[in-house]
Amino acid sequence: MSPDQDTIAAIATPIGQAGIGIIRISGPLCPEIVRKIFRPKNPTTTFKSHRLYLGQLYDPSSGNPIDEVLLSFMRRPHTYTREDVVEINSHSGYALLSKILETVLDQGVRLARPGEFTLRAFLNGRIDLTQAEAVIDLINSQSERGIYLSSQQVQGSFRADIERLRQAAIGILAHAEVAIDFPEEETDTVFRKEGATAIEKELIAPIEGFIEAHKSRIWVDGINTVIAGRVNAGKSSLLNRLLNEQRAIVTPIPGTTRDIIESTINIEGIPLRLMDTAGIRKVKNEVERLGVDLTKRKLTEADFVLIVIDQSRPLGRDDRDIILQSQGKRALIVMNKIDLPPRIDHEANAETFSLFPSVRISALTGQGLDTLKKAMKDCILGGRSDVTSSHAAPNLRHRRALSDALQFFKDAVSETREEAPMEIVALELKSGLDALGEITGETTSEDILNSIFSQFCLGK
Ligand SMILES: Nc1nc2c(ncn2[C@@H]2O[C@H](COP(=O)(O)OP(=O)(O)OP(=O)(O)O)[C@@H](O)[C@H]2O)c(=O)[nH]1
Ligand SMILES: [Mg+2]
Repeated sequence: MSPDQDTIAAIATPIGQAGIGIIRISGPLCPEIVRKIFRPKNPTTTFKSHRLYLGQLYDPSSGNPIDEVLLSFMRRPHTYTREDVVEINSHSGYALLSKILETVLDQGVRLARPGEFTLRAFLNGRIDLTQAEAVIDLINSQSERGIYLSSQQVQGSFRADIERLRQAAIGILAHAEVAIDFPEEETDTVFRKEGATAIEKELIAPIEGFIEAHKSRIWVDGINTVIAGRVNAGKSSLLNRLLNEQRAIVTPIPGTTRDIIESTINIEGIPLRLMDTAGIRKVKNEVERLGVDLTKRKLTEADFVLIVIDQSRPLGRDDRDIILQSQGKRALIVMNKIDLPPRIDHEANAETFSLFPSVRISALTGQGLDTLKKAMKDCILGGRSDVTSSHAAPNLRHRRALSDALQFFKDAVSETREEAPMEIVALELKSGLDALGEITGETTSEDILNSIFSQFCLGK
């Protein structure tokens, strides 16, 4: 820790009325603050590290008591930030927590920025970037599997994987450099024979594995799922069915839904961000047009589409358009209203329907819902079982850096084989190493650091 580091504080629990609220303080002023604003019930002059003390919190400027609290004092370096840390467990209420925070700030402490505690943990070398990012993932995780993957990463599993890759790259680079320094020693010939294979086996293959494992992010982030279809097809009814609550307004009037209605659910263990959208049709007014435009945009961003079709009406142009627009995506055709007589000519539309698997349901009665959920799971996982066994869940930033590294290493292989100068091969290897270093934070720019830590909530 640098000696001139200031002391920061923030409310670490959500604002609102609750049993307990926590104020977190980190930095060199911690011991002094404890002495100034806290009187333990059993008087003591020395606070032991990592112990809880019951006592009274005071405002030293007025001498007035604020709250009875549990205070823990944790001496560096065995703390979240590797600095001295104090946590005050008080009752929770907006005014009370604000008063405590204000009293702490009055002692020469600065309000922490979002993620600044974790930033300090990173800057003080307790965790690397992959672990810091996993803390955000853990907080935002949408499924049990996501929590497992993120907590593995918090503990450093991905960091260790990347470190192994870096060590392998450093080893190969060392051989390349020997070949540059001693060209007459046949080291060049040896490197050209064995180096390329080593790069392929020790670097390229595992990196490709990690890029593939990026798909396991669905457990952490959830799948962007759009319910789309013609007006009145029963999209909002389907959303309500899946959620088991009356979340969206359902009426027989076409064009009921205008805004996107978003909810998170878990289908067979897979987290989905489910979006009910405005029905597609030739638009009559401005408000509806905006809704339809928004639907189209959401459709392009979707990872997964539920195309709802009212099978009690003949297939229309809008139905067909939505199916065609979903091409190239994961999608399911949901034939709705099977409690009504069918009026769709399946034979005439066989080609359109062959584009995606379809499921028959009635959102009104609930018939077919279980089959639909199973079909959704199969469609999302696409028969892949590997996503569940993966240990790493590289995020988009990691994936980009891995792709960069992969390209450099592939170039190094072809250059080695094509007898390019060893200096060029070494340069590719170094660039690949830098790309790997970006993942752990060794070679990450300040901008990227800022954007990562700004995703945190206050107090973390
Ligand atoms: N018989 C029958 N009626 C249904 C079914 N699903 C929905 N409906 C009815 O169809 C009408 C439209 O349903 P919504 O869920 O509002 O349809 P929507 O696709 O969200 O419509 P917009 O928001 O206007 O695009 C309502 O009267 C529903 O009760 C079903 O499975 N069977
Ligand atoms: Mg609707």
